[in-house]
Amino acid sequence: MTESNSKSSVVCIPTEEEVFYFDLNGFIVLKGALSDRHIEDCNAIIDKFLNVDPPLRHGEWIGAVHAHTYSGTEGFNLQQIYEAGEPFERLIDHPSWIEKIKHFVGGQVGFDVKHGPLFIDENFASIRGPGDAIGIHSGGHKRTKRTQFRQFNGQFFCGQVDLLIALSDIGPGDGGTMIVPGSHKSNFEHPDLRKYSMGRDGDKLPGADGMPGAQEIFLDAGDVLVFVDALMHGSATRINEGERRICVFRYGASWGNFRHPYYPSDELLERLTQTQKQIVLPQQPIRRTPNRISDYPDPPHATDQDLYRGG
Ligand SMILES: O=C(O)CCC(=O)C(=O)O
Ligand SMILES: [Fe+2]
Repeated sequence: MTESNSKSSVVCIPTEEEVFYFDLNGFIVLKGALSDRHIEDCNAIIDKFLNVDPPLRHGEWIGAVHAHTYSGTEGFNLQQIYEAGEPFERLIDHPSWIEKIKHFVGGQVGFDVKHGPLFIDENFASIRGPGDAIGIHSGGHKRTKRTQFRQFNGQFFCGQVDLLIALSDIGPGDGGTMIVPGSHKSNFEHPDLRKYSMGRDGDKLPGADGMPGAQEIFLDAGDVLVFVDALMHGSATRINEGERRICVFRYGASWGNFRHPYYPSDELLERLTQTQKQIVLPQQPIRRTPNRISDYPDPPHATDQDLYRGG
């Protein structure tokens, strides 16, 4: 593991150590990536969502934010969290990580960046209490294209690079993320996968607690775990009282599409900078004009942008 200290607004490019360890292990940790003030602002917004009366239930919307749970013990998610206010909008292209993410998603010259440098295909806040966890999932042996790890000629070409941003301190008993270092390159299924996997039946803790070869990542609020999604990962079970709070932002190439069928709101798109907008919605359809058939309708959200000519 390597750590870098980047609490300021200086744009941080990946260090040689980060490149080495991201390649070797499939993850790095950025220490102190967010300021205390920024963490407080994000948590204050999450508090408001959690305190609405009656409480938000799975499937309900609050504006453009969607309350979501999986069926088991994975906790409560606020999907499309970048819609929840400026402190979350800033996470889209935060200087502590944006250049590192571009480097690790890679392919920054050529066809992959036809629509821009990146695309966020999922973003959410996750809140977990005692007993909650997510079992182990992913792994290089699956060869999933969407989440793949690839490196060629000194450049990365990864399908999906995840940022897991700690909004609370995550120490022993708090249900830290668990990863199997190097498993983004594995060719064989972990022999104990079934005992620790997501969605399994069983009477033991629902997380990856005690999984051979796995490592629990402890973070202070404001630290960020950066990993290629092909890395085998999950979490330990939260044992302590109180909540574990994180945000997850998943980045891939500009031609990607949303994991869940969400779409950014017009209000968000109006508020964002051009750089942020291109990461949130790299591809926008063009108007069907000029048109030989009069009054032929435009696609939804059509813009006047120049015609895409391929290439
Ligand atoms: O909760 C964690 O620590 C990991 C989350 C995760 O892997 C996921 O949501 O896909
Ligand atoms: Fe995951």
